[in-house]
Amino acid sequence: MERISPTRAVTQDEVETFWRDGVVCLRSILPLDLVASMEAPIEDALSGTAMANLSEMADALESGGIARLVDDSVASSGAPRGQFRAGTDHWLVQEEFREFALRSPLPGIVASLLQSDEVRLYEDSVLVKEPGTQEKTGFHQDMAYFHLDGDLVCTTWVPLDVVTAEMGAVRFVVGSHLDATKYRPTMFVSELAIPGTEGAEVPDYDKQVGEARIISFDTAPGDLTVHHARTIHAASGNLSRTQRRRAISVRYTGDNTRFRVVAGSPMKEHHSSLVEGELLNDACPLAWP
Ligand SMILES: O=C(O)CCC(=O)C(=O)O
Repeated sequence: MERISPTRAVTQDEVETFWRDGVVCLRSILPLDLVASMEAPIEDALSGTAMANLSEMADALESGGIARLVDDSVASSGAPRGQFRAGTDHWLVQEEFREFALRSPLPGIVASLLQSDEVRLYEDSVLVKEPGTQEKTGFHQDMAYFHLDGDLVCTTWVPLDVVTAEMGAVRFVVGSHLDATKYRPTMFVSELAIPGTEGAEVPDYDKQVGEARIISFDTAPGDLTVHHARTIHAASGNLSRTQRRRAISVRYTGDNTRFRVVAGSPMKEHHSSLVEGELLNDACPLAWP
């Protein structure tokens, strides 16, 4: 497949915003037909849904499958509710996701923001919150999960629906990427750390009295947010009674990113050729140029 161009270029102002705040919202930058073309592949991914408890989440996510993410404290309330379903590494099993990650405008946009000559694909993720989903996405830092060492690592978040704060727009702690603290990866629907991992606990910024500035962006298809992998972020459930919140998140690396195992974070079978401390290889396919 030919590479698909963005509808416009990334501006210098947007590059500066990304590096200053650790996140930028790029308005109307993805072709609408490209975004719409991912609706069917998302449904295909969801149709293989495996019901999984949180304890099974790591296994389900590792295999390119989809897990239903359940916060037990919410589940026990008995209230009628939607579902939060998520998976990773769909690019390994669905050609449309591979093309989207490698041939869409995303890698070029990432190269501009990271100011990197090369961009590699680390992983993708489908993140669907059906209407009435009470599960939040807890505050977490992507780098805490990634078996990576480097400064040029980021996550792109592509909405397939109009998304508002009440529907689970991602909320970012501005400037948190500037902090070099090593955080523990969390269980994702809460700030609870994955057992066996090391580092600082990610604070629940909603409960903290402090100076943190949290921003989110109401987005529509065609828009894209990109955050640095150290930027701490979260999202509410989807309080809409009728509207779905479907998103694809694709995570990329830039120049000089090395493999570094994070103890306790799920490993990826297809990363078996990567060597601790060495530059990445084709296990993380070259996406740009
Ligand atoms: O979509 C969500 O609720 C969270 C997304 C996220 O944390 C990510 O893609 O890094």
